[in-house]
Amino acid sequence: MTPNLAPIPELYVSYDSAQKLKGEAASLPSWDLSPRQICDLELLMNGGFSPLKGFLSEEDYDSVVDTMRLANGALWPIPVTLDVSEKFAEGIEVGSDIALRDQEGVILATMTVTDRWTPDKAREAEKVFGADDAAHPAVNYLHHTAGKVYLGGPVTGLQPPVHYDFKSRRDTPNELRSFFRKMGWRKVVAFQTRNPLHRAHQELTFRAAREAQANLLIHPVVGLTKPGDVDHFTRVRCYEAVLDKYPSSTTHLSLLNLAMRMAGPREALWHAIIRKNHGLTHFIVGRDHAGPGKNSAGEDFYDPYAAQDLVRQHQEEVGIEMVDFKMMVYVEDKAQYYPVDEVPEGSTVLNISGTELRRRLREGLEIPDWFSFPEVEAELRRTSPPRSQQGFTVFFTGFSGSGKSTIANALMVKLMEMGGRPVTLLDGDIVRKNLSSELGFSKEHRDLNIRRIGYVASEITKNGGIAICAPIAPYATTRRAVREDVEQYGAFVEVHVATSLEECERRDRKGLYKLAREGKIKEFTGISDPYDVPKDPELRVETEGTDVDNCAHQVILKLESMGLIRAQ
Ligand code: PPS
Repeated sequence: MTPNLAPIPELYVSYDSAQKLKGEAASLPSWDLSPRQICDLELLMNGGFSPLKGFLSEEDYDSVVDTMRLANGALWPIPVTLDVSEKFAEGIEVGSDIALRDQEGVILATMTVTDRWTPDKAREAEKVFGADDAAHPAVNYLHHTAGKVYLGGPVTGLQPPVHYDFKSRRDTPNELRSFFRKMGWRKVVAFQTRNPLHRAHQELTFRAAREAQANLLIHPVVGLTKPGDVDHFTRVRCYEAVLDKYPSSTTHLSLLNLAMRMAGPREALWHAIIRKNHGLTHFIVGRDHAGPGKNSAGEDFYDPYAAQDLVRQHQEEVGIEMVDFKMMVYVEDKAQYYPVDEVPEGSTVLNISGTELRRRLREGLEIPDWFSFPEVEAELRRTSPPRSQQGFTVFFTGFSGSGKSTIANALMVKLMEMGGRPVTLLDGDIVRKNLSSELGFSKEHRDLNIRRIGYVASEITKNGGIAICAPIAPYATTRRAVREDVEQYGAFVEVHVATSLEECERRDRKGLYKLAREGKIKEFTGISDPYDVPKDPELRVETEGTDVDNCAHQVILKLESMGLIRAQ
């Protein structure tokens, strides 16, 4: 491939025009962009998504969904659409302009709305992602996060989104093109990644560059990646450490603010086009590139080689050469890495999978020197300390009077006796007094109450503390949402206090059951309101015939078995 490092067209207007337009745009209807839309807009404006000139029109969208091409025939595999709420869309006339703002309200661009339509999302899911299956993160996003209506039209760029982190490592396509020109790098191989790099990656990327007689660009995605990935702050510190392991002046690191869709083959082709726009001549594509994991039947969404096949098929048209990602393995007796198909016969090969690495980090176990670099390991350990040093949440649920608060209090005292981490009790009554005093007991209010508890618990967990929650929390879907909030940061231990309704009513410690039976308290859980029994809690405690101390001790044993507290 011959490098073409001439500047690529951007959608920005001049500084003076931008100042003028900003003043005028202040009175336009405004759309507050989602984090994904901000990523998309940045790459639209700086030419990373060339030849797109804005968010897709309906005609282009249909064509991209069906054929991976814009209506004019240009290759473009992923719909880049501006999804908005029905309410916002109702007030927008086709032909009018809207302002696109970041989450602080700063106007980044204006868009002339040429199209407004309600997409068939199931069809988009089937055609673009291969299945209408919510186990796929982008399909889940499409149905549960994205707005119902799409707006399309050309964008006028006023200013790029502001980034406060790693500014010097972020390059627009034109900045990278001029860097390559200045360095005299005529051939450059891009390596796309959303994971920390270890020794095998360093070996395979350097080998790929050497084979193509090219320089190397480590081009990690720092926009949005797969939920659950290592955060980009940690990853960039790791990449910076690995950069020193390459011979000097051979390799460059640049961050790409892309919002990935995990769309496998289509995504790989999209990545190739984006890299071409950034001035790259070669692009490494591996097994299961941008794969989303397993579908709801436990199978892979895509054939592991489909991404390589699709990129290979279109590489001439895109103008970038695909380089096979060579799986590297460590050969113990030779004390060096080999491509898996060149391992000397009879040798012992060592490898550590991603899952195994995460387990070792979680449990504070050794990571061998042949696997990673000490600096990378140190960064990962800083971000993922062993579970016994991380925050977590214990979430009790059960009927009123089941004993949740009493066990929660006993647990709190036992954990405080052990020391090490701050413990906060979010008991039902405490929360209703301090956080939710205006709420009643309708489904809507109970949900709000539990989501508030979940938010506070997730913040405590994120900051390394222990949150003990003890509300009734009668709805399974709400408990699940809280679990998701917390699990971003640490373990969520659901404890069902399984005292029967009859026993709670017999105890009637607050006299509320009597009033509920008499109809004096409405919507009373178990009497006149539902309770979804947890199907699969981490622990179920039976309180009838067991004292409080013993119940709390069962929780302690559970926490120990999960590695959340160390055996005394
Ligand atoms: S919920 O459903 O999780 O929001 O409820 P929670 O915040 O835990 O509040 C439950 C306590 O409020 C008292 N109470 C009622 N409970 C259930 N239903 C109705 N209608 C009701 N009205 C008042 C009751 O004392 C609960 O306390 P606990 O500690 O659970 O016995």
